[in-house]
Amino acid sequence: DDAPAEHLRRNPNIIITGTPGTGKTTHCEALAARIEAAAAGTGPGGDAALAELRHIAVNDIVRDRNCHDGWDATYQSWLVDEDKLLDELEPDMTSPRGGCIVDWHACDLFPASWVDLVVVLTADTESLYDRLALRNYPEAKMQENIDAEIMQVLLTEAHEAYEPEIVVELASNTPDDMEANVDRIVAWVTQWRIDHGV
Ligand code: DAT
Repeated sequence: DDAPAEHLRRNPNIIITGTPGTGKTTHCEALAARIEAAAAGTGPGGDAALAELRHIAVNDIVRDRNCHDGWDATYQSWLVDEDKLLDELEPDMTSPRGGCIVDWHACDLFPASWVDLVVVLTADTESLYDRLALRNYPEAKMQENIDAEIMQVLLTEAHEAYEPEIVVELASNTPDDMEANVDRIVAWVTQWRIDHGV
């Protein structure tokens, strides 16, 4: 059943997606810091709605819970077993508490009923190139990711898999962008809780 099921959750589940290098980890770390402050009661005023959220680092789950069929040395990445990954994520993402912030370089594997917001981060080609160059990506992987960003692969994937009103594209070129994006996501969580009577 793929019908939206927000009413089953107290907090929204959020997917942060985008081509590698667009800033998923950086955004999630900033959000995690805000969540921690909110839970400790020391965050900015608007942050109270974040207290019950948690960041789920999918990369760590893939590695630590063996959701892969090995390491692709040429491509320098795990060969991800998506079925196993979804099995590992299901208890958290279908729990009544909700509030999962999940970052992953794909999005359409997550059932629509698990997802309340999809944030697609984007970056200019030059910024992305510089960031990936710093990671010493193999040339083929570098080119594939730059092409994917230019072709807006993640944005298309998000629009094909989810209702338009839950897909948000956010530019991630500068630290100011990142700060504004995090503020926007926090404001969106606050509004979601109001809309859902939480
Ligand atoms: P991802 O997790 O999507 O692969 P990341 O968060 O690791 O990306 O970011 C890659 C690099 O780019 C990292 O050195 C931080 C930098 N970066 C990310 N978003 C940025 C932004 N909005 N402004 C400036 N630098 C950014």
